[in-house]
Amino acid sequence: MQLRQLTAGIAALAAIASILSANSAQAFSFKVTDGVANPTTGLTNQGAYSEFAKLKGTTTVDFNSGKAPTDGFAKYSFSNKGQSSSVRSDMWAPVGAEGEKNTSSYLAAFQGDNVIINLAKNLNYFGINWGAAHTGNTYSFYNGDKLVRSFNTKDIDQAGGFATYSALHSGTNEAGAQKQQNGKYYQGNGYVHFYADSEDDIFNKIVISQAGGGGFETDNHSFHEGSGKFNFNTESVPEPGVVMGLMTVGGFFLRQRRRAKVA
Ligand SMILES: [Ca+2]
Ligand SMILES: [Ca+2]
Repeated sequence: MQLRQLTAGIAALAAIASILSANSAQAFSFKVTDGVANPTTGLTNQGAYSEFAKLKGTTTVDFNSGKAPTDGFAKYSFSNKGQSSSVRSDMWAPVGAEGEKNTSSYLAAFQGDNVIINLAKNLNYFGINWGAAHTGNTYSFYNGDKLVRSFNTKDIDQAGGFATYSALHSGTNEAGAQKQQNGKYYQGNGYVHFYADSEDDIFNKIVISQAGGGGFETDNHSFHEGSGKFNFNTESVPEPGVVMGLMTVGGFFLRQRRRAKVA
């Protein structure tokens, strides 16, 4: 076998491995972006909104009424009756898509008072404006009582960090913060998109919790209904699954063999 063909064969095997891993159970992804201004009003002082806020099947909760909804599509409740966690408006609100100060109401969660969001339908996407990040900010996605996947601040750091480290949110040296040239630590802000890679990863309950000190500040939650893979790069246009993927790779090998025969 020619070296070029061998290399192509290895690349094809790597493609199979990546297709299989992307489709195995418990595959659940996230991406960090800047987000966008309020997609309805264009206002930039209300934090960052999801790029998918206008996608069909998406519901967005912005807390601008000063309350978390307790009925409708997304029902919010507090594990300790909202004794410490609440909707509020102060300097710790997640900043906007271009780092603008957010003067609107947002949701803050603290240790011992988890925020539970029960959804009326299955979801394959949940996006949040995550702000003033602290170690121990945690999201847990459930399908009924079954935990699908948890994420915390370290996961964001390890994947490349937040979109913005804001001078509006000075902090300490911990997960979610970055040291600046002035020697201070600024806390991470950004729009974080969590989504299912397969039908095994859909969810209908989200728990927002804080382990340890500091608060967990979020705004502009977007929920997308779906019972299969959420295609982040193509705005939910269905893609062929693993079977089609393997057929394509198989076809590739066949073409390589034919080419070798001709040669
Ligand atoms: Ca808000
Ligand atoms: Ca915080």
